[in-house]
Amino acid sequence: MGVETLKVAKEPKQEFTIMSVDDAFTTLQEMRVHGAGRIARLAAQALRDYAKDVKAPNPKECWHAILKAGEKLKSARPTAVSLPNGVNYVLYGSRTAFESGGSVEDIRQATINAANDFILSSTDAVRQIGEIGAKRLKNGDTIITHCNSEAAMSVMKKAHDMGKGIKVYCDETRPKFQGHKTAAALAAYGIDTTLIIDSACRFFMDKADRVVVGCDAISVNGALVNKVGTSQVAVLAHEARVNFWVAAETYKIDFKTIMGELVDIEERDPTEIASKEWITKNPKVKFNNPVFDITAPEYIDFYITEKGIVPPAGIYSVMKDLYQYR
Ligand code: RI2
Repeated sequence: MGVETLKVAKEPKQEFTIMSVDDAFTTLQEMRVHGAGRIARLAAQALRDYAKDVKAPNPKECWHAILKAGEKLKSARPTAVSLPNGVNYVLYGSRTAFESGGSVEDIRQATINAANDFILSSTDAVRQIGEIGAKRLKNGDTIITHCNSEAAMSVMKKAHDMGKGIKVYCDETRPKFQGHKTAAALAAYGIDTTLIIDSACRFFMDKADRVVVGCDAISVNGALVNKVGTSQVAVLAHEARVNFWVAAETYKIDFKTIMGELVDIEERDPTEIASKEWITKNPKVKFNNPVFDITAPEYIDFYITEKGIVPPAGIYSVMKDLYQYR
C-alpha cells in the first residue's frame, strides 16, 4: 500500500457501527471486536470519522488532535502490530498534508483518504490471500486451524469455492473459545467442519495434511506471533511432518523487530480462565493469562501474503519494500 495511491474516490463498505475514538478504544480493549485485521480497520475507521468532524483553529492543532486520537487507538491492545501499522498509515497521510503546508481541510481530507485506502487495501488483502492460499491446497485436504482468523478462513473458503472438498478441524482456542466462531462460520459456509478441544490437537494431527493459521505479528526473522497455543500446534505439526502455513497481510510485519525489540505479549484478566467465584475461593492460586505466543521460523513452511508466498527467511525483503510509509 503506497501513499501515492491516496487518490481514492471509493468509500469502503461500512464494516463497524460509527463510534467515537473513546468508544473504539474500549471496544478494542474489551475485545468486542477482535482479529488483527479487523481491529486495524476499526481503528482506521474511528480515526477517519474523528477527522471528518474535528474542529481546529489552525493546521497545527488539527494535526496534533488527529495524532493524539491515533496514539490513543494504538494503545488499545499491545500485540497485534496491525493496529499501530494501520493507524500509522493513516497518520502518515495526515502528517504529509500538514508538513507540506496544507490547510485544516487538506489535513482532514488526507486523513479520510488514507483511512479509506487502508480499509480497502486491508479487505482486499484478505481476498487475495484466499486466492493465493487456496491454490496451494490439494483436493480433499484436511486442515487444522487455531483461533479465529479472517485471513486463514479466506484460504479455506476459497478452496471450498473451488470445489476442493476440504475438511477442517478447529481448535476451541482457550481462553476465549474463538475457535467456536471459526467452526460456526466455516460450517455455515458449507465446509466439513469439526470442533475439537485444544488438547486433542495431537490426536487429530495424524489425520491432517496441513495447518493453516492467522497472524497477529511477524518479526524480521520470520517468527510468528499469534493466539496462544499456536506454537504448540506448530511443534505438533513439525513432529507429525504436517505442513504449517500462516495467512498474513504484510502490514502485520513488525518493523521494530529489526532493531531487536521484542513484540509485547498481551496479558489479560484471570477471569478469562477461571470464574470470579473460583478465584475468590482459591486465593493462593496465581494466574497467568498471556494471550499470544511465538512460533519459531523453523516450524513455519511459509506465509501466504497478498503479495504472494513468502518463506520466513523472505520476511526481511518484504519489510524493506514496505518501509516507505514508516
Ligand atoms: P485475522 C487474532 O487475535 C487471532 O490471534 C488471529 O489468529 C489473528 O488475530 C489474526 O486474525 P485476537 O484479536 O487478522 O483475536 O486473520 O486476539 O482476522
